[in-house]
Amino acid sequence: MRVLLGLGGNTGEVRRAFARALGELGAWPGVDRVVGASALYRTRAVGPEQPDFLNMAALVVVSGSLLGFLELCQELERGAGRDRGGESRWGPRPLDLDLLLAEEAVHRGPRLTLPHSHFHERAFALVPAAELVPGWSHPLLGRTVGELAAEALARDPGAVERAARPDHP
Ligand code: A4P
Ligand code: MG
Repeated sequence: MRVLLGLGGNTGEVRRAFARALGELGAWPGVDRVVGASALYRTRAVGPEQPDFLNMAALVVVSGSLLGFLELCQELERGAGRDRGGESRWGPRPLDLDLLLAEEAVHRGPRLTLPHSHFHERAFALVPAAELVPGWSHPLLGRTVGELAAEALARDPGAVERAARPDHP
């Protein structure tokens, strides 16, 4: 199954944390491969006052279970120095990995909700996702990722911008 993964972070070496996470994901036995990665975006934080985030999206072919994949993502977050216990809700973090969509799957369990419950309203998740899967349909809303991204940007045009390359500040 193809899983659309959202990556975010706003403390420490975020670019390095993204690169390491994608490398480690690709090496995990339950992942066939990482088939796509969006550009990096600098995004205004949603939640309490805090520094801007970097966000991107990746498309991952998962052959193992989605719960196993979620556990792997949480392990990678911890490996990047994330401490869930010490964080405030939507507060600063070095690495956040969210399963945004898994094709047309709809799931509502204690540990995993698909589609991600805030995906459809967040420009920081939708705009990178629209680079990879603009035609995927949100299974609960019947709208495409491209449409949802355009709407989110129209509501708040300053929320998301392409990040400058580190060597081109
Ligand atoms: N969980 C359920 N469904 C999922 C899913 N589809 N993907 C559960 C990932 N996790 C899922 O997540 C809390 C619990 O959600 C997990 O135990 C998992 O079983 P968490 O990562 O521990 O906590 P969190 O990330 O703080 O909570 P939440 O509500 O998922 O926050 P979000 O939605 O991840 O938001 N602003 C900008 N600009 N960019 C960002 O990336 N990120 C956040 C975090 C806030 N503001 C941001 C950004
Ligand atoms: Mg999260």
